[in-house]
Amino acid sequence: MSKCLICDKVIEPFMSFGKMPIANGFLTKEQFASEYFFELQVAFCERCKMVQLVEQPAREKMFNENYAFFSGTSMAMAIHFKEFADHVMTDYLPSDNPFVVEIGSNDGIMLQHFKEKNIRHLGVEPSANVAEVAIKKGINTISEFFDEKLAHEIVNEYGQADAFLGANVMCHVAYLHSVIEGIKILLKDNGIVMFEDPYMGDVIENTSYDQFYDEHVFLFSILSISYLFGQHGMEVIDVEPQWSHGGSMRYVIARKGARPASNNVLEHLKKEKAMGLDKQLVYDRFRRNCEDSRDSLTFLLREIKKEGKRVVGYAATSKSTTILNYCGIGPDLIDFISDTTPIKQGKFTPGAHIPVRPYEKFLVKYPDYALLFAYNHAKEIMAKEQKFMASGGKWIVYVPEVKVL
Ligand code: DWN
Ligand code: SAH
Repeated sequence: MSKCLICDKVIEPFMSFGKMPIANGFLTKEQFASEYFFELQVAFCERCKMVQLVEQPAREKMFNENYAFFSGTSMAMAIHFKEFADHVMTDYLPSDNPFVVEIGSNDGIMLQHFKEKNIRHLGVEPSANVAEVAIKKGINTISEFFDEKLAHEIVNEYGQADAFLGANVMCHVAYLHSVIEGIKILLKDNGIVMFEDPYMGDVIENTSYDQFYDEHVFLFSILSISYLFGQHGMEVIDVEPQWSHGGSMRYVIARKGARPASNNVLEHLKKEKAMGLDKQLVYDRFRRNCEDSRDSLTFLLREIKKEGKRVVGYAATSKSTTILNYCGIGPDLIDFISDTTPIKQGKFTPGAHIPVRPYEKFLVKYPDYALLFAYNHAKEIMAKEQKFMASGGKWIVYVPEVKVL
């Protein structure tokens, strides 16, 4: 029997993606025999509306000194985070000596803009190798997991904060109650919380089931975030949909009554109810859509293979681990996956064991088809791969549906 991580109600999984490895656990041949697996099961809680993983690997298995995701690998995301930082500085920070804390600050992609403006800042980033990149850039960073205990230590050393920020990190934390209690300790009375994560509404609409993997313990909706923060005397005062990561939602949160709430929140809540994000039925339909999407993708790849064509993967994303393992796609269907991240190159993908090669291998001999695992960066990638397309190369995408472009 499993219980909801947010409200303790008994929950039942609405689907299982089967046995999964650590999504960013790129490995060598020697490590195949000792690879770790867990069952990727997803549940919807009818009481607090939170969608969550039933089983979670220990946090140190995912976030450590070998973490393979560096935020700076996308130019478009660098611009996105400059805009995020500018928005906070313009609309939410007081003029008098503000202090900003960001959790999951990774290589400093967002905090660097606060540093440039000489704004007091602190990054909290448990994965030591990515934190190191930020430290080298002169961004004030500690390599720790944020929780209630750490919040006390930060306040003792720096005082309270005006803004608590996070991007693609809150949904990674199973112990959210401790994080929110920490936020309350850390934040000044009229301070704001601003974070964004992949949005459940977009995942349902686009059948982008690859947003489920070990690191993503939760997929949030405004419904579930309102319930969660409401339990701690805080409220959502604004929401701002984002294009990033295939569709995200940014939440602005404050202590109850401390700041006026925008009508935007109620309007988006209405939309979520109209979509049925508060109903089990929608998640059952999502499961059937995932199964159909999986069957179409494997059928397409097998047909292409029968024609003797060559397929390579483009970008060894975390999300690709769910696609490859759930669909049973291995080196028999994809020759290799090209990726720009040095720590992934020369290794094999988790579970499916497809070789990861440097980006240059893609350029040297274009394949007939490239399976685009970083569809969330499609605009940026298509713009730089004009030559591949001009040479007759085709893209295979699977979000929002399986097709050849
Ligand atoms: O939530 C998370 C988000 C922020 O980032 C983390 N849990 C992990 C990670 O997810 P992801 O790996 O699915 O992220 P991306 O940004 O979709 O993919 C990044 C990967 O794609 C990197 O390995 C670099 C690669 N890439 C590439 O090879 N060529 C990316 C671009 C833009 C490219 O042109
Ligand atoms: N914010 C960046 C990185 C997202 S990846 C971006 O959007 O590109 C998620 C990051 O959260 C990882 O770097 C991971 O090490 C970090 N993380 C995971 N648990 C955390 C916690 N409890 N406190 C702070 N950071 C955490």
